[in-house]
Amino acid sequence: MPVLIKKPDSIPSSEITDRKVWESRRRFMREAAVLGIGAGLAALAPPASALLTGPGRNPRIPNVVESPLSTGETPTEYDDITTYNNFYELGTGKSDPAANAGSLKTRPWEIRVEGECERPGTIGIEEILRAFTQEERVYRLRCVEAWAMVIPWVGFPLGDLLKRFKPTSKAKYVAFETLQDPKQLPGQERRVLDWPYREGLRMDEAMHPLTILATGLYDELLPGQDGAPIRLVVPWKYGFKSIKSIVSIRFTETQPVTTWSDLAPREYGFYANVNPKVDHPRWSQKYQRMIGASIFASRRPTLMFNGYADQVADLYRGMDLRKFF
Ligand SMILES: Nc1nc2c(c(=O)[nH]1)N[C@H]1C(S)=C(S)[C@@H](COP(=O)(O)O)O[C@H]1N2
Ligand SMILES: [Mo]
Repeated sequence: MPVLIKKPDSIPSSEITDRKVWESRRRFMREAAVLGIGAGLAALAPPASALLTGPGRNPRIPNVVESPLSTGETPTEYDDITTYNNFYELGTGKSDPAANAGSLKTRPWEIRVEGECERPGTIGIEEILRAFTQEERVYRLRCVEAWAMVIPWVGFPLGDLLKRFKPTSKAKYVAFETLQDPKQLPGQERRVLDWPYREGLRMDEAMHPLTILATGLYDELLPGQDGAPIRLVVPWKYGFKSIKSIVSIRFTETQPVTTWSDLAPREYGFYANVNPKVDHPRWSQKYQRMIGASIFASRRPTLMFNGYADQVADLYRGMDLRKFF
């Protein structure tokens, strides 16, 4: 496994972009050039560091280190990331979550961790921030949200948190749940989904260093509409896997029930890996459209595992990805 987190001054510049990542980025640029999109625009982009500070509405997160697995692409504007959201507990329209997030209270906040582990317990958000995002281990992972954005998340590997609770050999999956409280999440007054929102990962996916718990974006704490105070980000999967405002984590022996695949099993699978070769029954997934991007960059080819095949393809070796979609 690559070591993701280092103090900035200990990273020689030759190592900042590791060769594999650089090569896959270059491959993407080449493909983009063939299709006549993206490449020229990326070359004109200002230096990334200038773009990554939020508007200061939320507290700043110190000591952020860029992940070597970040994309070099220009991030989507902060205002687009925080006003075009899916968070059905705060309304089903894309602008509803931003309008309604005021009712979500993110302090105090606890996550319960239980199931197949030696040390079940709860951990508070302040302790999580202290332990994982106020030391040098906090990192920024810029990745393409499979549904249309490039988001500079700030977070830490989910595995770092999971290890504290000592999962047993029976722990084959990890199940997550969002807060259930209609007073804070008024969309839960209507049964548009079977609340609480649930998601899950296989244990090896959960322990992969690309899988992060995000507590911020643009180097500031998350706003409610993006899943404050803590949400999952799985860069090689479709957006619905990235469950927001998590209060429960459970290690399980069997594959957990997850909201969207339970609701529409033909349309949404448990794995939900980004895969241009497997279409959604009602639409093609060969191309993706980017929000807020120049029209020249607005339609682009979907990449296998969202561009992270070098990092994650091994997890699925030998599996029929049409069956396990
Ligand atoms: N609790 C909860 N988590 C959720 C959702 C939701 O409705 N409720 N929507 C999912 C979907 S469909 C997407 S595309 C992403 C969107 O994340 P973003 O709004 O931060 O971009 O959140 C996911 N996580
Ligand atoms: Mo989504």
